[in-house]
Amino acid sequence: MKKALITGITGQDGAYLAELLLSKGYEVHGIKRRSSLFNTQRIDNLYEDPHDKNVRFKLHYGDLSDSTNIIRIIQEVQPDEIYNLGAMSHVRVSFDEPEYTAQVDGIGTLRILEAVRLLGLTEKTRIYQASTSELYGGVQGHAQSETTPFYPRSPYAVAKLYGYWITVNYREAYNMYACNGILFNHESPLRGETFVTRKITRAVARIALGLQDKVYLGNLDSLRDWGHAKDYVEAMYLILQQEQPEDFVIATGITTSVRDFVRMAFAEVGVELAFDGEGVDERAVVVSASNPAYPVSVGQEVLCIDPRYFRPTEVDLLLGDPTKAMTKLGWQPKYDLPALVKDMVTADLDLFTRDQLLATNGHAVLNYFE
Ligand code: NDP
Ligand code: GDR
Repeated sequence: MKKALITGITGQDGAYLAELLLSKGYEVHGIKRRSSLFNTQRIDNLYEDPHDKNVRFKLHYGDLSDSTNIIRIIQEVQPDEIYNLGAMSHVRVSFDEPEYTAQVDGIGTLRILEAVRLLGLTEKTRIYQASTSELYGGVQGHAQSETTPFYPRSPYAVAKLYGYWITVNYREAYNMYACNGILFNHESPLRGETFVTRKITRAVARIALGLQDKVYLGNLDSLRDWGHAKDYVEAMYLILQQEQPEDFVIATGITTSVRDFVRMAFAEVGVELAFDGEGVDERAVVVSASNPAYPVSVGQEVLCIDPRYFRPTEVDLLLGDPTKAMTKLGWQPKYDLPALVKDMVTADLDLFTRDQLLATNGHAVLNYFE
């Protein structure tokens, strides 16, 4: 039985990847940070009682900022594959926590690679590094591929640039099977609530259910190449199954503005929007609401701009060229953007129908504007 070790197992990708690897017969080990709450909501469906026999899903406390526990866990597990997904993954927040981001996203990658080397596992253990389209940052004007040069535009992207190159360097210096997946934005119902897509789909559900009036966003002009996380974890797995270690871009090849994502998400609940105003004065109002299940008023202002969501340096456009992954890995995404939007809005409607029930029964409802 193959053993995989996943850092960032409690995150969006960690949860889908763990599920995929379990379905393929792997024993899956995950590194979980100690927190004051359980923080395992995304993987509770996979939990197995450690007292049972033949348990194939195991969690270990650890942190990418601590080499000692990384070495200990890798020594204990002796994994065939490591997927390094753990990161401070929010671009905007990385401007507020630049040093921590460098420690975890940059040096954290080195800690994994060096642990494998020190433990003499270079022949046995394959390593996947969660690299990102944010590496391209300021490279604009054409589709970005494995050969496009990098120009990071945030502390997050700069930290990930170190992670990218140290992975390449360990591959070349020590002949390790270590690969970068350069993944473009991927989303799902498990996406963190402060990333823009999930923030939008949550707001759409809550506005449709009468739990919230409007949502505040930042830059509506930025363009992103959005795919579904379920498709992207398949690519991670495939990248580690090749004969030779190589780096791959994973993307859909289609880019869409944040504004159009908003339009598509509201359309899922029968609401058509009109945008007016410019810059910080831009807003969206309802021009029609066709679904009687979601009685949103015509004329209601549902979106305003809050400049605190702007970034000191923005990445205007991301558009990936996934040709290499499609030809060499045989990777093909199953979800397009409309299917992704539908999946996310449907899941958030289910989630917040429960809140609506609480509200109509007189219980307090939390406000989610972040
Ligand atoms: P999430 O933010 O959902 O998950 C990040 C995971 O990393 C969480 O499990 C988090 O733990 C963990 N983590 C954070 N800090 C540490 C630390 N110091 N030590 C150990 N673990 C830590 O991210 P995604 O699942 O969306 O992304 C997975 C990876 O892929 C990340 O590295 C991200 O940067 C990268 N990436 C993501 C893309 C996307 O569009 N989703 C695109 C390209 C790359 P906790 O739950 O405790 O916070
Ligand atoms: P990104 O994702 O920065 O691309 O990083 P995010 O969803 O945060 O932003 C996408 C774009 O939307 C604009 N935006 C807003 N963003 C947020 N979070 N909140 C808002 O209110 C808002 N309004 C507009 C942003 O300015 C940006 O242009 C994600 C992360 O998963 C990274 O870890 C990963 O590496 C990259 O995708 C690829």
